[in-house]
Amino acid sequence: MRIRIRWRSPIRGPWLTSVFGLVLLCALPVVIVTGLLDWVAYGSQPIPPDVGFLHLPTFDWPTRPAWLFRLTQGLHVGLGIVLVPVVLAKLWSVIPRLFTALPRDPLKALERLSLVMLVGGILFEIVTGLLNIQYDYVFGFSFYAAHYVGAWVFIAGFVLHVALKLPTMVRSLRSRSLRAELRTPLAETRSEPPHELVAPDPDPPTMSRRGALAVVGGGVVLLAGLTVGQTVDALRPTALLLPRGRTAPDDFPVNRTFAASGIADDAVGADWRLDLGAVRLSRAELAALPQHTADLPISCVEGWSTQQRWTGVRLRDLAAIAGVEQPSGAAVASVEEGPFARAALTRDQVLHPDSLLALQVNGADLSRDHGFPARVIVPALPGVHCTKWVAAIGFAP
Ligand SMILES: Nc1nc2c(c(=O)[nH]1)N[C@H]1C(S)=C(S)[C@@H](COP(=O)(O)O)O[C@H]1N2
Ligand SMILES: [Mo]
Repeated sequence: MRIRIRWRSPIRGPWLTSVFGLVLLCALPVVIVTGLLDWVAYGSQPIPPDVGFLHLPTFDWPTRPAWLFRLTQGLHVGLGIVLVPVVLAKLWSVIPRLFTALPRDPLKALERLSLVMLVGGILFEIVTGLLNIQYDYVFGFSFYAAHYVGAWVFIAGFVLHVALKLPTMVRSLRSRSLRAELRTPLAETRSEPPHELVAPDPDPPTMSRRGALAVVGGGVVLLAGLTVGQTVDALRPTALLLPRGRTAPDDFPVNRTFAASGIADDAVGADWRLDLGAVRLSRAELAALPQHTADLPISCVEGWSTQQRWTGVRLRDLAAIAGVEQPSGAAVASVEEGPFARAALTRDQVLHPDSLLALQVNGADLSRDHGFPARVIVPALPGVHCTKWVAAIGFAP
């Protein structure tokens, strides 16, 4: 038995596809560029994953402006989320093409290959990205490496697809007027002229083109509304998709709680010392050093960010105490073991006057969940490298 699927929606056609395509053509480059920047920002970790020839020429991530990573990460994750309805609508609009035979013409076959990379790539990026921001590491591979390699597959498909389809898109957009379309009710909705995307024997319309645009646009607005609170502190209670607590502004999300860290109580008790190599300092000794206060964001690579007021000892003062006057960088170790046990800081990240080993946040001692006895906070540094429960800092001469 042969099953024939017939695609009969009368609004499917090159114009509608091109409208969704235009939105994605404008927005996806922002997602791509900010994503690659995030890779660079995040890449200062001690052991970068091996991605072979795909490694970007990297550079030291700046410390100014302090909100830089907050911006790139927020745009990447935020736009990535709100574009999902547009991506799905675009896929829906071209779905008949996925069921046609492989073309003989080499150029057409190349286009089909680009579609596999494009569609496979974007679905892979959406799924791994969404799982990652829900902290759901179900896949048995490194998210960081996989999302990055997936991105290049998608980028290659995207560039090829745009190069091959741009003229068609422009032509299709010109074939109808958006204004006229927005005034056309359901009763007057007709198919586009014959085309491989247009159903030859359409059903009567159940939705106008403006209705379809409104549904997709409504989805975008809804997701944006559920997402802005991940970045805008005052709106945090509205961030219903945020998996790490929505308590604002009195407290801010906790990536990993003290309980989840598995650290023993006495490891951060009265016997705790900060190990600077040459010197070991108790918390009282740290608190007796000159303190500095700075308003700095924590921007988690998983999508949320928040600005708080941090007080503690400048990292460059600690370097001087450790006897390293001109530090070229620092290796930070946590009391905790596991993936967050270590972070590497560049020279600029150590020397910035707002780079702190924080003892307090918002005028009170750090809670255990936020890294008591002491934690790192550095301008524009991805949250993941702002090590909590610091045990040792090794300043490199
Ligand atoms: N030791 C340790 N430090 C850590 C983490 C951790 O799990 N363990 N999480 C990191 C991540 S991913 C982020 S976003 C920030 C979050 O800090 P917060 O929990 O105080 O908000 O801490 C970072 N420092
Ligand atoms: Mo994070």
